[in-house]
Amino acid sequence: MPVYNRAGRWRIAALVALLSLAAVTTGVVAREFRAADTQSMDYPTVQALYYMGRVIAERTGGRDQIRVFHSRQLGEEKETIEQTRAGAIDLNRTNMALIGSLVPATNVLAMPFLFHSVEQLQKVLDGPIGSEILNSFEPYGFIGLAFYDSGARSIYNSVRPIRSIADMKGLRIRVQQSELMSNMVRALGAEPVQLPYGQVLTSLTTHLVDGAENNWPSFVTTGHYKYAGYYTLTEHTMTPEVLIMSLKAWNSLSSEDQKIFREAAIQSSHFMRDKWKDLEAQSRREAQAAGVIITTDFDRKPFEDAMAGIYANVLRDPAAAELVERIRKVE
Ligand code: GTR
Repeated sequence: MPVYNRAGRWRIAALVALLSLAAVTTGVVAREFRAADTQSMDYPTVQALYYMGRVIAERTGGRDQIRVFHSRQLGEEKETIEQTRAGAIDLNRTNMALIGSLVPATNVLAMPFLFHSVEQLQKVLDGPIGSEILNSFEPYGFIGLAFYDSGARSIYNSVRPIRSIADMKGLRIRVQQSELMSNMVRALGAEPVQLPYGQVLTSLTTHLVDGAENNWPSFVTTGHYKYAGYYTLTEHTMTPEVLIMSLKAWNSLSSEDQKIFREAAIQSSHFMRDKWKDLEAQSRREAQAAGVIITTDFDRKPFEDAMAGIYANVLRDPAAAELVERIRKVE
C-alpha cells in the first residue's frame, strides 16, 4: 500500500530541493537529521517519518531536513537506540518494549493484557498519561516526541494451533530484546528466544525458533506468515511505537525549531493512524488468503492468570503500580 506514488515522490523531492536551495541562497545552512526505523520503506511508521520530514522542511524553509534510514540501514533496533542516546543518530522510531529496559516508566505500556482495547490504549496515549510518559525520557538522554500505532501483538508458530495455554508448552518463541517479553513467554510455558527483528525470518526458516509474536502488518510484511502458518489472536500486548530524538540533537535546535519538530511529530502520528487500520485489515486478509490458520476461539483466562507473577514483580515499584492503576481506570 504505497502511500504516495512516483509522481508524488518526484514532486516532494523537487520541493525539498527547492527548499534547500532557498536555504542556501538566504545564507542559512541546511542541517540534516538522521532518522532510523527497522521497518521497510512502505511501512506506515517509515511513511510517517517521511511525512514529518516534509512538514519540517516546509516549516523551516529548508533549514532542517530529515533523512530517513529504513529497513535497519542503521542497524538493529537495540543498537540504534544506544546510538540515539549517544547522539550518533538523531531520531529513532522504536517499539516501547525495546526502550523499556532503559527508561523504566515506559515499560508499563508493554505489560501483557493491560489494555482491553485499542481505543483504551489510544485514550491513554493521547491524554495526560501519554504526555507524562513522553516527558519521562529526558533524564535518559532522549526526548519523546510522539507515539505511533502498532495494534495488538499475537502469537504465531509453525508447529500447531494454540488453543489453550497447554499448547504453548515447549515451543521456542522469538521475542524482542526485552526481559519483560522473555518473562511473559516463559510464564506461558514456552521458551523465549531474544532475537533482533532482522533475524526472525531466517530463524523461522531454519527452525531455530518455532514461532514469534507480532501485529498483523509485521507478520505479513516480513514474510513470517509463509513459515509460521498458525496465528492465534492472543492480543497479549498493545505496546505502541514511539518516536524519540537524541537529547544532543534536541539541544542543538532553537526553541522555534523544537516547537516545529514536536508539532510535526504529532501531525505525523495522526497521518500514520489513518494508514494503520487499513494495513492491519489488509494484512490479515493477505495472511488468510495465503492459508494461515487463524485461531480466534481460545481459552484466554489462563493466559491472563499466568501473568500474576510478572505483575507482582512490576507493581513492587510504586511509580509503576500507580501508572498501572491509572491506566486501568481509563475506559
Ligand atoms: C514491530 C515493531 C518493530 C520491532 C518488531 C519486533 O511491531 O514495529 O519496531 O520492535 O515489532 O518484533 O522486533
